[in-house]
Amino acid sequence: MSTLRTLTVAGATAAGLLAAVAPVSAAPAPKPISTPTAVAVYAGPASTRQTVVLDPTADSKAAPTAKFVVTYVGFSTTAKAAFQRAVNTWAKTLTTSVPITVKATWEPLGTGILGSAGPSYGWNCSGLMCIDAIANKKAGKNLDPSPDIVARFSSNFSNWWFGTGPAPKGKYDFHSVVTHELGHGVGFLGLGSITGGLGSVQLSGLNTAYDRATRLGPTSTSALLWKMPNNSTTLAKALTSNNVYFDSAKVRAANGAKSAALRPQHLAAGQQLLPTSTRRSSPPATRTP
Ligand SMILES: [Ca+2]
Repeated sequence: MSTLRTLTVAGATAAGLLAAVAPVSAAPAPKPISTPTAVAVYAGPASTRQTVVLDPTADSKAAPTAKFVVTYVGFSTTAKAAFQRAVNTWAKTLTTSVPITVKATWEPLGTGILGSAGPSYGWNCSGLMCIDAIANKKAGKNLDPSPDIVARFSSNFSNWWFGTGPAPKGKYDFHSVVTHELGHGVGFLGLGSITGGLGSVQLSGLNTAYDRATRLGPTSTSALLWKMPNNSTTLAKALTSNNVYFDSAKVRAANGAKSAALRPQHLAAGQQLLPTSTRRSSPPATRTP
């Protein structure tokens, strides 16, 4: 099996991404086609800005439309409660009849790494690569016994904030970090990578739905990255142009009629892009490598 080398993530537009996935015209392949790598979030330099915390009051007004089943390993009671708040948010944002299974582990991670998450597998969903949760949704059943999302969070990071209010200065809001990471696990990821100076936005010949919505430029007619030649310098230049945008009707509706700007994040090292809208709602002192 090949590996997802580079992943990208969109903002809080889960419904948009799911809607962008091609309609089910055929059942997903019975076997996964790749083993994705989890996407990490790193602690950034100290910031004087406070974390922006999702509004749990607003969230509580919506009924869950998806069920998450989380297996916690090593979590404290307070960490578990904060994790569950993030799960609850996603459960009211996504819609699926198949419970989404998560294995969440509290364990020592590398220096500065706050957490990582990703699906267990990539699947061929009618010509697009999708992750476990979406493949399961399309199939109407759990296709593989592995967890649909594998998440790890740092037990050796000392500045977590597990409370429900804004994180004090210098603290990192665990709820926000988990919300971000679970986004990767439910499909906010792309396949942009650069190897030997050649860019690609596919794996095993497939794009994700996210890749299909990335453009070189801010307009709705700007060139789509996935239509550029695979393994080309043209695509490598686009991926490192600092001029890549995530564009869809729902993104524009949620972002003041604009597409969401992305920024290159050491693509050659196999890391992710973050849209500016996500960075605003994430802990300000977090970044991607
Ligand atoms: Ca599974």
